[in-house]
Amino acid sequence: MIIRNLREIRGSDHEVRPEDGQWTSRRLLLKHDDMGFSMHDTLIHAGSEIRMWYKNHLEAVYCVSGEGEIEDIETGEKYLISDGILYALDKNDKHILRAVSEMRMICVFNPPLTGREVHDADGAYPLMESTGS
Ligand code: 9YT
Repeated sequence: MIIRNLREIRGSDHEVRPEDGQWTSRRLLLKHDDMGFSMHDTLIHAGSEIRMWYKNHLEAVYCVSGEGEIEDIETGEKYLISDGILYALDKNDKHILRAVSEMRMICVFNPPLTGREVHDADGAYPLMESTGS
C-alpha cells in the first residue's frame, strides 16, 4: 500500500511549477508507483490561461475548488468549471483552461507521467521512458 501526504510533497521535486508560473502540480502518484496512471493535485493560479494538447496522454480533471472555464479549441465550446465538475479529454482534445479564481484540480494521466515532463510548444507532455524519480 502506498500512503502519500501532500504536506511532504510541497517543496519537494514532486512539486512542479512551470517557468510561466501559471500552475503548480503536486504529483501524488507517478509512473514508478506502477498504478498504470499518475495522479496530481494541481493548482491553476488565478488569471492563468493555459493552452494544452495532451496528444500522448488521456487526462481526467476533477475540480474541487475555484472557478474558471475550459474551451474546446476544435469546436469553440466553453464550459464553466467549478467545484464538483469533471472534464475528461477522451479525444486528446486541444483546449484552453482559464482560471478566474485559483482552481484546485485532481488530475489523472494515462499513461502515467514520470514526473519530469514539461509542456512543449503544443502544450503537450512527451511520452517518456524512465523509471521516474
Ligand atoms: C489541468 C491541467 O492540465 N493543468 C496543467 C498541469 C497538469 N495537469 C499537471 O501536470 O498536473
